[in-house]
Amino acid sequence: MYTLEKARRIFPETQTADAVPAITARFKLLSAEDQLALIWFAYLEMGQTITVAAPGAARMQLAKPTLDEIVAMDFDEQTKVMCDLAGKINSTISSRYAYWSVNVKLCFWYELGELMRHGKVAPIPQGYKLSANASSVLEAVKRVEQGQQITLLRNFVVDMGFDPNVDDDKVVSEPIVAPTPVAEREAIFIPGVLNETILSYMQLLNANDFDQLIDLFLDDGALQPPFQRPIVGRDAILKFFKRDCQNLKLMPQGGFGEPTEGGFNQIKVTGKVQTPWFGREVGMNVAWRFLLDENDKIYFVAIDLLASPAELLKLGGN
Ligand code: 45D
Repeated sequence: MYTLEKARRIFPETQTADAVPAITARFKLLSAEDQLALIWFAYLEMGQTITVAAPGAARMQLAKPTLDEIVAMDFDEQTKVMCDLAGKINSTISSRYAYWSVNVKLCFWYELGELMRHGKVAPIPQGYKLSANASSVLEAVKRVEQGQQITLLRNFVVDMGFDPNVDDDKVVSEPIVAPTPVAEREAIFIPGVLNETILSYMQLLNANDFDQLIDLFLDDGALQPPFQRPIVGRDAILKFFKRDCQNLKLMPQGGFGEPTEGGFNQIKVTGKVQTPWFGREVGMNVAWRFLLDENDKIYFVAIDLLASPAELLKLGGN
């Protein structure tokens, strides 16, 4: 029989982007000032090759009152707000921030970056010199591929704020978009994979049809996002889909499956994922490791960010 712990170990040859947790751990040891400056420099550097999609007014709604509050402050106060966020210090804005979904946090920082650029929010002081450790972390960020860089930035932002114990039911997130009409959904074809559950998974997620998508999972099914603990149970997974997974584009490229114990099937798919923040400019290399029960319901799926594009091709035979 499969337990969650055992399910997590299927397809052990899959090489994930270990640089991401390694760099994140080093980043966390830096001072708040260094963290802010490092993100600023990394963001400027990335801006030379890719652009973040500006969130629309509707998306910005939730962060707007806080942004207005910050714009009204003087530079010293603004700098303090940002340092409190990075340092996870208890303050009004830091505590509010902890209750925002990932995308609301990203909206907030996107706009703050624009305001810094336009001189309305305190910039990183001219000539700010990163500590030796911070410089070395920045160099490490520059060396990894783009999909890993944006994952790092996302991690940095998610971890900010003061949150001793966030009550998950009180998290503030963007409104839910309507699913793509059935007639407009793109068919999914994956060389090597005929399993209907897998094909439906990709198609329903791309269509933001989370209520149908969740029906593919067992009641005690689990989904493990990159570098995270598994999310267990249909209710929790559905909440995660609605809150954090809108408008993703999954582009599976190939896969293979094989029967395993207890009538279960394990299926590995690799391909690219685009996030609405960067659209077609960044395709993240990922693997999906599925474990389906005898009725083709999902008991477990892990989404891994791959170490390199070479991992996309490692299918079957090993
Ligand atoms: O501190 O099958 C300044 C799941 C300086 C679902 C700044 C999935 C100061 C199931 C520059 C202003 C979701 C798991 C900060 C699949 C400062 C499933 C601003 C996978 C912070 C496939 C910085 C989906 C800014 C995946 C504005 C893999 C930074 C999704 C902005 C991955 C960074 C999505 C942004 C990723 C990062 C999105 C916008 C990695 C976005 C990253």
